[in-house]
Amino acid sequence: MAISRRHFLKGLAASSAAALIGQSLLVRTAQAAVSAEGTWRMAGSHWGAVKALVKGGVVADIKPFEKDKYPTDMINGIKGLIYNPSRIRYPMARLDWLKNRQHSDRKQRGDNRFVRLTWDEALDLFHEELERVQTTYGPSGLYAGATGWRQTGQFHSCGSHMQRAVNLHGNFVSKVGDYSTGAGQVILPYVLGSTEVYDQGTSWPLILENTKTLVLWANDPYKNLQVGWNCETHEAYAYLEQLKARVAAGDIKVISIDPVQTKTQGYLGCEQLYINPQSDVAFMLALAHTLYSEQLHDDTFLNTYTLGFEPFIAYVMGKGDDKIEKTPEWATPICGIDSDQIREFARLLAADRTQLIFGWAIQRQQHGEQPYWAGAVLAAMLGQIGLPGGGISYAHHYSSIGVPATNASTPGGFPRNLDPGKVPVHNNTDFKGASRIIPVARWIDCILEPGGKLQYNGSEVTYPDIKMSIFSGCNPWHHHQDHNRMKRAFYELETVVTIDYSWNATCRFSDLVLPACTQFERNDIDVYGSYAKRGVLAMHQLVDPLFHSRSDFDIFTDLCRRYGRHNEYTQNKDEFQWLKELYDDCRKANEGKYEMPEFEQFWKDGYVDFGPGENWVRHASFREDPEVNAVGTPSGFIEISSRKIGSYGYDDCQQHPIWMEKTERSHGGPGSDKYPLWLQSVHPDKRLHSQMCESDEYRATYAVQGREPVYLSPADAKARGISDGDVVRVFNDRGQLLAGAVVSDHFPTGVIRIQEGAWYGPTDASIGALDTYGDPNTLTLDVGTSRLAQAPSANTCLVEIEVFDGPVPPVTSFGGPRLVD
Ligand code: PGD
Ligand code: PGD
Ligand code: 6MO
Repeated sequence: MAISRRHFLKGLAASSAAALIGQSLLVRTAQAAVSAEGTWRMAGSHWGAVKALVKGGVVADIKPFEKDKYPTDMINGIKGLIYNPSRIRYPMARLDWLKNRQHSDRKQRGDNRFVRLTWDEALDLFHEELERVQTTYGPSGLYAGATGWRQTGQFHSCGSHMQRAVNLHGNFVSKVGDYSTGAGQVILPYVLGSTEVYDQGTSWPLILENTKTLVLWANDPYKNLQVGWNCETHEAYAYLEQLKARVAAGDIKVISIDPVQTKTQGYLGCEQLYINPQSDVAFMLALAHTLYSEQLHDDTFLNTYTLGFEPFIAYVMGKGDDKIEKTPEWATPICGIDSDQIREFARLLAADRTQLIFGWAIQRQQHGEQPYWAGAVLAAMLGQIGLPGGGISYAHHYSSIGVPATNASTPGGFPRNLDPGKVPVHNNTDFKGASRIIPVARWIDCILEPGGKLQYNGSEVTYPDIKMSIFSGCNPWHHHQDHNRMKRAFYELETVVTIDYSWNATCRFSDLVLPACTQFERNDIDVYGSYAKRGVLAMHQLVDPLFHSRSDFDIFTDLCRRYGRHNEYTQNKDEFQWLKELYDDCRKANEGKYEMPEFEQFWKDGYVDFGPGENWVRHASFREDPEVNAVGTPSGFIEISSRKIGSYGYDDCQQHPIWMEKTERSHGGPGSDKYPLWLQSVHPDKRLHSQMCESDEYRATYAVQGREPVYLSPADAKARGISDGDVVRVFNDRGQLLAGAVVSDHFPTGVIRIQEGAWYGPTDASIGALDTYGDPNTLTLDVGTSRLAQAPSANTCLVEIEVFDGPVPPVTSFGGPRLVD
């Protein structure tokens, strides 16, 4: 049995990208005339709308789209995303699974030994497994619910392709919620009547004009606005630039409440209010205490627009069940902020127009519902909700929210669901008493405890007995917490199928892997400017699909062919017919509002621009008339206390926001005597999660000795004999990883950072194996935020760190599988 990975990698390094891909076929775009100088074509990505120089069938250069005045550095990683040794070249099957299928040795999952297949073999196997699982276990045996950050492009959005195709065969277990805002999107509809996290926010020009104090609460927009859900044009950065000037002129006070000195704080040159990690609710309760004690709260607003202030303030003033008064002196030992400073800060908030802007990491921790609820209560006490430049926002760091938006209609996408009236081949709806939908971050619990019960948002979930999982457009072996626990769960799965373009850890832990092409190897259309809806972009195919990869549309058309549903799947339309139809529908919807040329002209021009957007104030209509424009809470008012939540009887999410201690908390909290360092796994500056980690040259611009950086304070480094650039071991009882130390005075004592999305690369398949590159989810805690939202709690995590002693193992994350002949 010859293992030929070395040979495979050597061959790759020796050959140029052009030679590898071979002669490109004529790409079907209006600009396909190829000259010696190459052709510039329009393309798009989460990192920005771009133009690409295609020369000799290869992407030779990338530059920003002219409408993007603040392009990200990340577009320099795009070429490496297309051409790298981790690209999946062929359909592949795990060695032992191919031999023994559902009886395979599942403990071998992760050893990365794979066998090459033809497309026909692979799709036959995929179909056979769907048949076997549907006929043996029924729909409760199949999980195809996971979704994630699929590449941009409305048509090729890969999760929709996978789910439509699989659903044409049979029903399956699906999910509710997401990893981004799991707690926020469940709690805020009870409090403010909407998820808030995915809603448009007050426009930046109005904030710049009216706000006097702007609080960035656990929020790093300068870092996180680099990527957007659609093709970004980064207009929010123009407003951040103006904000910087206002800060320098002393017109607006910006304060970043964060344990870490953020990129935004450095850029704006604004103040930081240091806070101990995971302690914000204690601080907020003390702020409420000061506002109330000093009569700085807005009684009229509370009486007119809110319900349930009394039980909350009784709790704050020591008249609740716990009889503890939440004074600043009470909060100081928890949050690390001096009591006088707490009082001063409360006074500052009440002094003039104040805009609170929260990020999302703070709700990605145990009891993550509470800081969002308490934040809304503070904003209600300040009485500025619905005023321009006042009140609260939970989303100004995301996808151009706050950039004045147009009212244009934007193109729809490929349908995720079956067409009306259609049913699957196996239309079995018997989930054997189990739930059809599970909270997304609890899928590992579900696999480990089939039949188990879970409280979720006022209802009871019964876990189905999942035997087969399908992943497309998501990378659970980056996104889910506690990889060693995940290994145990994967022993229970008979079959795992993954469709991706890069050989990441999810492929390594799969049985059947199908190579999709990247967005640069197919044609598509998308919105540019994300929430600002600034225009429609033509995403021209730049090169042919590399190696044996195919578009998700082609892959799933051929899968459906195996059960006779391909015509239903495609609706008898090819890629270009779909693009034209999506464009034409959008054009029709914009008739009389925005002028759009015929499709052919649009495709040639590369884009159609809708012009400038309009200013808007969040919650303004509610403020204007709370009866007519009631918010979507049960009462129609802002709910400071929620009878509905109270009626669920959850001790970890009660009828109003409260302070609750965490299972693990640094700075003197539980567990900190054994593992004193808080690990925050925030979103990466130079990646989108795990996407772009495979871009070798680009990764080299930030990796330390080939490992993911771990940032730590000079004091913590000194105490452990760690120098900048050392390879270190980061560990706790859940796992261990290697990373490269970056000693930085932006980090306080007791706080370290490893950015999420680093590719997991264990030394072997065993539980507890050392991760050689530095995926923080090797160490994170896998518990739900509370019975209400059951969202992920990745930022509740304590660790220790030491210099790595002994020979350093090579990084195993990149370069594909070990190919077995
Ligand atoms: P990505 O790395 O974007 O992460 O988790 P998610 O799984 O979405 O994964 C997308 C995958 O889809 C990549 O492997 C990519 O190659 C593949 N892909 C992209 N386009 C296509 C396509 O067209 N076709 C196919 N077949 N595949 C494609 C993100 C999730 O991680 C999120 S949103 C959040 S907010 C969470 N954040 C954290 C966190 O803060 N801290 C920790 N510790 N963990 C987190 N996990 C969560
Ligand atoms: P993070 O970067 O994880 O961003 O947006 P989110 O707001 O979740 O964290 C923001 C800040 O929260 C950090 O500065 C961190 O120190 C602080 N923080 C963490 N815990 C605490 C705490 O307990 N208290 C306080 N006060 N502060 C705390 C994520 C969003 O970003 C999402 S969900 C996605 S899917 C996108 N992902 C990316 C990405 O992967 N890469 C980039 N460059 N940009 C993104 N934008 C989006
Ligand atoms: Mo997210």
